[in-house]
Amino acid sequence: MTINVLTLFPEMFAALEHSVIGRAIQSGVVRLNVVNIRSFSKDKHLKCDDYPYGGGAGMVMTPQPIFDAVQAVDPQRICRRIYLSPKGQTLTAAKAKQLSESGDLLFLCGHYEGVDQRAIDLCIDEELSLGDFVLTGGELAAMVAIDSLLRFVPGVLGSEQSAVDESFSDSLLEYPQYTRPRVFEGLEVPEVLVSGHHENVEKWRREQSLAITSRLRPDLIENFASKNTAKE
Ligand code: 4GN
Repeated sequence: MTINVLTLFPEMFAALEHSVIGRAIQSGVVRLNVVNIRSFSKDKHLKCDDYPYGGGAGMVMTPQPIFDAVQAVDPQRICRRIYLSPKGQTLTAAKAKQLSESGDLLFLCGHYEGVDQRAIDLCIDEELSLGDFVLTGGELAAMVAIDSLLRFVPGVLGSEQSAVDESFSDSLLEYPQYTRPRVFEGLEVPEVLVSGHHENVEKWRREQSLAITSRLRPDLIENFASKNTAKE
């Protein structure tokens, strides 16, 4: 799988060189191709922004460098092309999984007040949002989306444990985790976890997940309940 990223700030994507995602890239499970939009500018000073028509604050990214960068990276329109924006569909675990199964991807990262609408109309398949808030650029949103979708790509998560066992796969939040020492600052690890009784451990974790979810996210429980009645 190849993930292309078009940005004015390619250095930011060094964040993905670390830990689990960094290893996935190193091992070749995924290819991350970060492209500097500026290198496609036909302006003599490599300018990529200009004043908004109609006036107003800030600058708008010009369409030419974006259009040419997208043509260069995905000439056959093979990629699913995504623009990170608060107008987009919300990223969920289900959406991340879907993107992980969509073949090669292209993420366009806007900056300043936004991107000339014609670049979006010509180049982009869909907009994607992390939620109802605004960032100074699409880069951090793209990195979050890439991290969450790569967790669903086989070979990215090291251990035999898959993304399936964790929060949201069955609409419930995760149970609490503990490691050594058995007592820390007077707080003990729950007895059942050191009992070695696998069935009781599973039962305790399930109960914890349900209790935590109903306390913190009752909306998820409703979802869970309807899914699990539909099955029967
Ligand atoms: C995405 C991008 C928020 C999100 C963004 C989000 C950059 N802010 N909620 N900012 O996922 C102007 C240029 C806004 C692109 C966009």
